Amino acid sequence: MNQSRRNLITTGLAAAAGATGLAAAGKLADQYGLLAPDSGGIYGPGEALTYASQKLLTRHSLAREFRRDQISKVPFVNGPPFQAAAFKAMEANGFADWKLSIDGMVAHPGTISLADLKRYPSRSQITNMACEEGWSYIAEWTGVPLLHVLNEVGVLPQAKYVVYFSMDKKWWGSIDMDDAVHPQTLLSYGLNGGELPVGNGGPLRLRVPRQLGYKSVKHITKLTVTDDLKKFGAGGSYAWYAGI
Ligand SMILES: Nc1nc2c(c(=O)[nH]1)N[C@H]1C(S)=C(S)[C@@H](COP(=O)(O)O)O[C@H]1N2
Ligand SMILES: [Mo]
Repeated sequence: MNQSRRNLITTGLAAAAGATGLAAAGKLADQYGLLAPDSGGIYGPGEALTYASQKLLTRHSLAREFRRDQISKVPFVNGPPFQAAAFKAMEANGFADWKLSIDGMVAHPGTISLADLKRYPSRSQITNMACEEGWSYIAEWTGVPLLHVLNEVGVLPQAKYVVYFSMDKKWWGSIDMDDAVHPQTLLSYGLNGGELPVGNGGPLRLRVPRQLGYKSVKHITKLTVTDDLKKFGAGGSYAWYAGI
């Protein structure tokens, strides 16, 4: 989008919010494909406006990257370890059998092994993991950009979201295509130069550094590309869009 068009829309949203109320801003946001899929829920049009205005301002921006000497001494592990027997068995086998399946609106649905993912071009970045509870830590994440995997399977033009699922069935999440193709969104398998520890989501985690920690779901086994989130639910019990 060119800058003047962006200014126009941003100004339009602000004017609608001020003059005729948030509902009108929500309608305008919807017209431009800027309505978060959970808007109209408990947060309503105010939430829609947050998503719309943040998207317009940050669509192409990068999450802050840090220097190596800023890496936190301990990468904080939030929550109890995932203990399922099937997971433990895979861990005992060095995750040699870990696979990522991809389905939905893609030309070539299928399954990629962890070993194959590690052969794709990788990216490393030092970013902040920020939990909605207030704590954070800085670490270096290594992985394959989700964009690369999406290009391999061929995303259909009408696709709007990528839904990602954990082997821990309680956890899943979804992001829009802007975040899915963003260069810092990684299927991550490395932390601070080593393997990604199980506590931090090993062997494979979706790292979404432009959003709060709960969008970076651990132990990823499946991706579904879709144009409709309704049948999946937004994932988790927090706001769908958690831009920081
Ligand atoms: N599968 C799974 N993914 C998860 C969680 C979890 O408990 N299980 N916790 C989420 C939350 S709320 C945060 S803040 C981060 C914490 O990541 P960390 O353990 O590396 O600090 O992971 C997110 N992803
Ligand atoms: Mo969190």
